[in-house]
Amino acid sequence: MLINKPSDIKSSEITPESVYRQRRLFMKSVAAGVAMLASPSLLAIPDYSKPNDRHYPGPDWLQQMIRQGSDERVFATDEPMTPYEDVIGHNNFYEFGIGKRDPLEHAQDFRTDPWKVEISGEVNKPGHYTLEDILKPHTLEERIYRLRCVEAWSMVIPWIGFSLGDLLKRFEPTGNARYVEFVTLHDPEQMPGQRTSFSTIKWPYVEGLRMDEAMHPLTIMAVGVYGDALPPQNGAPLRLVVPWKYGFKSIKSIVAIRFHEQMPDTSWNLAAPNEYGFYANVNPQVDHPRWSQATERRLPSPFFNPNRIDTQLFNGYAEEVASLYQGMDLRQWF
Ligand SMILES: Nc1nc2c(c(=O)[nH]1)N[C@H]1C(S)=C(S)[C@@H](COP(=O)(O)O)O[C@H]1N2
Ligand SMILES: [Mo]
Repeated sequence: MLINKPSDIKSSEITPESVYRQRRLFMKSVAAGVAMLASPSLLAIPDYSKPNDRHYPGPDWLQQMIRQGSDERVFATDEPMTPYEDVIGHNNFYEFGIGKRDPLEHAQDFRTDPWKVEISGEVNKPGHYTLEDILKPHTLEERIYRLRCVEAWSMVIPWIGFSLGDLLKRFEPTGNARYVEFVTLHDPEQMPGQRTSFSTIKWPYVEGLRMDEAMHPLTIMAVGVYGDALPPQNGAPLRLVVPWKYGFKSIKSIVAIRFHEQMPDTSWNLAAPNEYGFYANVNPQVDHPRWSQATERRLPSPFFNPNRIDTQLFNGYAEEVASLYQGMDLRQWF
């Protein structure tokens, strides 16, 4: 973007936070508008209003990074964004309970600072990295993506994050790295869901991607949502977002990234192999054994007005990602 960069940003130092926030969002919309004229494939600007009653600033340095992030918004949908209340109040995060409101109610005291991530396996630069080490070389940007849960509800979410591929390259994967595995924190003291003996998930929660999926430009590491740091219920301080796959692939509160030659285990595949495959690509033609995947309830979805819409192949991102699966039988590799 050619317009509105450094001189405007300085105003954040003298402008109250709320005014500044609106100002920055406005500037980003302008930037996107300019891009739209240049490229007809870019989408219209969805509205963005977030109540300020809840605030998740994160550590000072992260707040700073969010403010200094790119002014360009990346739109991967033109649908209206899901209200903030639903994005932070209707979550799956089994470590904090299996109910959709459990994460909001039970994750607020979750400690996400300081935070470390272990990098291991088929890489030249393994090690323990602080969250700051992980984030500092990257420029944060806002990406507006659909999220389609396997349970057939969906949202449109303005994430703040950066390219996962750019991050992974820094650790120099070896030629043997064909898959990448992600691991969530295991801390039963803080995570009540990990203390129950009848859990469907074997802890810690693990997920995986094929290397080309991980390197795809749509795949991001998210550190924020709706202009703020991530709330704990959304996977603070670091969570994956893979918009063409069911939500369960987007693992939260990541403490380890491991590079492998062989396909790693994933939590939901271990729990119910006939229901959840490794790929988990959104596919309206391949039903879950217990329910249809042809439609979804776009939140908010009140009982008498469920707001049901058709689910799209690869969650609407087929043009970008279908080539990754050329020649594969998507019924077999679900
Ligand atoms: N560690 C962990 N990550 C997780 C889950 C979980 O239970 N534990 N749930 C997944 C599921 S099923 C979904 S739909 C998304 C929900 O993300 P959101 O709460 O930010 O919408 O998180 C995914 N990541
Ligand atoms: Mo999900």
